[in-house]
Amino acid sequence: MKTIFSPDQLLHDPANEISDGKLVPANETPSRAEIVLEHLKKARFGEVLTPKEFSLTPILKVHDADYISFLQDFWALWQAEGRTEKEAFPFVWPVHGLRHDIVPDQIDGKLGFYSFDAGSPMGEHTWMAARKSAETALTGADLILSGDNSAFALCRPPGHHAHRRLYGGYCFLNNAAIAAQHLRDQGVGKVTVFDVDYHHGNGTQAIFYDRADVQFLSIHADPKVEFPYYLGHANERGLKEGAGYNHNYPLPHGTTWDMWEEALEEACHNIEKFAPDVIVISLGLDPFENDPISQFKLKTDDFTKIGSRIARLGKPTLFVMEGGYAVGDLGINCTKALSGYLDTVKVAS
Ligand code: Q9C
Ligand code: ZN
Repeated sequence: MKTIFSPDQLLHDPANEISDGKLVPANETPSRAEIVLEHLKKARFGEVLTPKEFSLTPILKVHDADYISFLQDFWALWQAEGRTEKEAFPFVWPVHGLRHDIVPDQIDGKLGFYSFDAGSPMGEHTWMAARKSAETALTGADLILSGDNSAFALCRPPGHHAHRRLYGGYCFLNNAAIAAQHLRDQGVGKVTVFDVDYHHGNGTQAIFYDRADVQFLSIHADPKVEFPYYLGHANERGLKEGAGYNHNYPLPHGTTWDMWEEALEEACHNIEKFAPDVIVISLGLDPFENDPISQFKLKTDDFTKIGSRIARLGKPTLFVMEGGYAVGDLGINCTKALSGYLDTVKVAS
């Protein structure tokens, strides 16, 4: 299995995030990608490629043009306003009852207009890193299109919380959605996005919610008690043509492998019924028991089992990295998921 990664993805390097009423050290750091890369190399896992360059076209299939312009122009606007802080946070949002049909000119108005949380620091190089992360996912999709049975897009910053025109949850561009849409545009008939991150993939769900050509499934902490709070309930089943193609498996804090596996089996059953041509896995490693911001109890060897079960679906599979913040264990957990997949594919063929 080839890995795709660009060192430019490390350029987004926030010092702090807002959490629990204060500035705390950022969780979504460049070291996350570095440790995963280090472990994959140590395990002689396979070739590591740098992503190809893409025009903005495949990104604009998923994100609105004005949102992309905002991400590109953000740093210049921030500086033009005379701000000297290295990171920006929004603090006002056009929620219920406020207008969201007029985009403000001023940077604070724009930050709130294009975000859904205050927990996602944006800095000088965020756009560059996010774009490279999306190109990493796109290159992975191209490997699948050219006949590779699997690929690992070492995406960072992550993507699954980003909507068409909203950033949040450390995510700016929805890498998995961009890859899935690219696969469709290059002629793949049906794509499944299966999200195993601890948090609900609200952005990916919203992007494909009214579509029958892209199935979305997510196993995550119950939004009643966990971020992103306002999406991810079991009764969200899709709209219009997409009715029946969205599946959420919210689980309680403290969930261990046994409960997680039950949801995994149900999800896999629904994937088999859908019979996708390609599967995109939003590979979050934050269901891990020692994750600093998560409250599931999966162990390192459980990631092997996840990879193995995914392999038994028997479809070309693109793994796209999402969350996971127990940096010391991230490399091993990621390697376990991918080798669990590969070892099972090998036994089967
Ligand atoms: N006190 C992903 O895993 N806020 N995003 C956490 C902790 C949001 C996680 C605050 C967590 C977002 C891709
Ligand atoms: Zn997460």
